[in-house]
Amino acid sequence: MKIGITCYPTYGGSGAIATELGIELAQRGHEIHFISYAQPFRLPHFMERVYFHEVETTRYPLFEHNNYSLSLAAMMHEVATRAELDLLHVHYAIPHATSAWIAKEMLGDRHPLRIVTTLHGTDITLVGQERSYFDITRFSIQKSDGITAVSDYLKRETVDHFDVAGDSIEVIHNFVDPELYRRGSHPCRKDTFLRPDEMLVMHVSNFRPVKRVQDVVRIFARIHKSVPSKLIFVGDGPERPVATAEAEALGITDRVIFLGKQDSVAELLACADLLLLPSASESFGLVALEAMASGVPVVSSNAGGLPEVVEDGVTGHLGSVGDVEAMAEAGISILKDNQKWVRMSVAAQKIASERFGANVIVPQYERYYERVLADAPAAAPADVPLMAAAGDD
Ligand code: GMT
Repeated sequence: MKIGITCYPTYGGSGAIATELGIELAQRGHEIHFISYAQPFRLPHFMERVYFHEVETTRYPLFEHNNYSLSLAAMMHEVATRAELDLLHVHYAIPHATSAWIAKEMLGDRHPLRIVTTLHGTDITLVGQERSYFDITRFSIQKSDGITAVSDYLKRETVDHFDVAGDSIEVIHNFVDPELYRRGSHPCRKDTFLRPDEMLVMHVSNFRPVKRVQDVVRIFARIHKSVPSKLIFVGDGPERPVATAEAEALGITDRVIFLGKQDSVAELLACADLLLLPSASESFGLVALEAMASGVPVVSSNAGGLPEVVEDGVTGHLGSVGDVEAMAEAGISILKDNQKWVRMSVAAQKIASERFGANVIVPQYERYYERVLADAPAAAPADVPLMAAAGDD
């Protein structure tokens, strides 16, 4: 198949999944065209059958606000035509599904391009439910030929709030490459940060309010009272000052390290003893899965799709949002009991690979694409030009 993929290319779970999906599909023989404003951050080097089409927005004095959605639609139309795409797979509804619909309308029945939209989280739970975006989000989802959601929870949210029939949404969970996260394959330089008797507690996110980084510090402060340990924050974002201030207020600044944005999360997770993810909302929680693949037990909230990822008592523990006391107790119970830690670490790696490994999940996307394409109408007769204004002459 020839597949166009559009995603947010910078840091974030939806961009990570979209990019890794493209790479996996290319390795399975498909031709992949990434269409976005920057090269996806997890696309490290040249790969066979992988192309990148950069979307540039036109600068013109009248355009005080940039027209990214339109530039994206124009590029989608161009790439679909020139590369003869079968399918456009867009990640995150707004504005990607809207731009894809415009591109498809421009192509008309000359080229029956199919659109698959993957809903990732805040496109449904936050942004899409904001009054001004609601109607266009619903319209764009409903105009897609196929819709996937990354958890049962997100599917339910979409059905409940956007009037989309449940049977038109396919749940395809996030995935990991277990090889990439294999704990033993990364050298762990724990002694850079810790004394030999200290445990490493980690949090990885984009520090948005939904991640509740203040709770991360509060949970850690309680853990630290019982278990010699340090907290490492990986990532950056608007709530970083809140986390810094909380660490100062609790008198533990010397115990908390902010590493900032990092490319190689697998390397860092290979050193961690516990991941904290007390989010207010999380459609799936890709970082929890990455931690599990690295053999790291997870203590998280039970919000959204997290219970579909973290099995309470098996691969970690779940607590109610804001219940820092319970989450700290859960963390202490894991870190203080080596047998329990080993049991959870082994179970986490097994579940990450057997239930959420790329070999399990990527074929689900392939089968879904085939179903969507099987429903496609036939193309119009070939005497109609493929591109109205190709500008090749
Ligand atoms: O929806 C977002 O917050 C953005 C998105 C991203 O790009 O990081 O994150 C979401 O998508 C991930 C990949 O599917 C999920 O694992 C995250 O749980 C989800 N984030 C939230 O729901 C807050």
